[in-house]
Amino acid sequence: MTKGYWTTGILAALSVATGFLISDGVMGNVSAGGSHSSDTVLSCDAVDGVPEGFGKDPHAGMKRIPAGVFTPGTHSGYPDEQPAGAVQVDAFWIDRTEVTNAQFAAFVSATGYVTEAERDGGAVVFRAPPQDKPLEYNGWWHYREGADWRHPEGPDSDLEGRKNHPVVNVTLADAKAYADWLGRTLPTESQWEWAALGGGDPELLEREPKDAAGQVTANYWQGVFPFMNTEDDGFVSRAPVGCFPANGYGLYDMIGNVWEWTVDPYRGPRQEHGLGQPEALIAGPEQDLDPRVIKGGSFLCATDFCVRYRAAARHPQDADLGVTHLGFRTVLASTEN
Ligand SMILES: [Ca+2]
Ligand SMILES: [Ca+2]
Repeated sequence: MTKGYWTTGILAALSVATGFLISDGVMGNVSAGGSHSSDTVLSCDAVDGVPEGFGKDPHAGMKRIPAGVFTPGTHSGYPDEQPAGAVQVDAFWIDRTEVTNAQFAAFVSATGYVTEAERDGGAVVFRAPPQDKPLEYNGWWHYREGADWRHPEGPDSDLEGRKNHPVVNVTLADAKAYADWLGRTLPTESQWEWAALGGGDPELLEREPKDAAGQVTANYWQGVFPFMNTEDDGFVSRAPVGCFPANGYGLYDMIGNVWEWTVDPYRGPRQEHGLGQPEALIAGPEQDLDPRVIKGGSFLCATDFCVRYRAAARHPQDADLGVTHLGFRTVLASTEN
C-alpha cells in the first residue's frame, strides 16, 4: 500500500517556494487561462452542479479541444517542469468544470459505488495549524478517520450547500470508475496541459493568476501560508465550480480550486513521449498504484508556498489516497480532428 507514504507526496505538493526559479514573472498580471472566451459568464451560485443533458448527452458539460502540437513544461518553473520535447495531441472533449459533488452523487446513486476512502476509513484533510505553537512542517495535514467524499473535512462535515463544489477525497480508482460510468477516461498530462493553456501564451500563464486590474482570476491562497488567508478571491477553501473566468477554451478552474488527477505516472522530470504521443506514458495495470501526476494547483497554493497555480506545474500524488485539495475532470476522444 502506498498510503503509508502519503506524507511524501503531500509534502512535496505544498513544498516551499525556496529555490523556486520563476523570477520577476511570478507577480505578473494575467488571467488564469489566457484570453477569455465569449461565453464565460457563469454565475457559480446558480449552478446546481449537474450540466444540462448529464447522463444522456455523451458530451454534456464538456468542451471540444482542438488537436495541436505543443511543448509541455516551462523553463522558468520547478526542476521537474523543464520541457522534454513537443507532443502531438489529438482533438478531445473535456469537462468544462471539475466534477462536482452532484455529478459524483449521481454516479454513486446509479452504481452503488463505494469509494476507497469509505472502504479504508479516511482521507487526508487540511487544517490550519495553531498560531500559538511552533509550526511543524507538514503540520497542516491530518489523516482524518471518517473523511470521504460525502464528509470532506471529516465525519462532522457534509455536503450541505456544496453540491456545486468539486468532489474531493477521491482516489485515482474512484475517478476512473466515475469516468468509466460515463464512457470517458481521465486526461493524460499532455491533454490536461494543452487544455489548460486555452490557446493562450504559455509564458503568460506562468505567473500568479491575476488580471490586468490586479484582480485574482482563480481560487488560490492570498496571504501568508498557512496562517493568514486574506481571501482576496472570496474563498478560504474550495469554491463552487465556475466562479472564476473561463480560459480561452471555455474551461473553468483549470488553475486552482482543486488539483486534478491525470493518468500519467509521475517519474520525476518530464519524459520524452514516444513518437510525440502522450498516450505512450500511460501506465499498465501492474502500475496502478504508482504515484500519478496531478495538475493545476489548489486553493492552498500561495505565492510564498507551492506556487503551482500554473499550467506547466505538476506534482506526484499517491494513487490510492484521497485528499481534500484534489479532484478531477474527465475527457472523451473526439471522432473528428
Ligand atoms: Ca482562495
Ligand atoms: Ca482545478
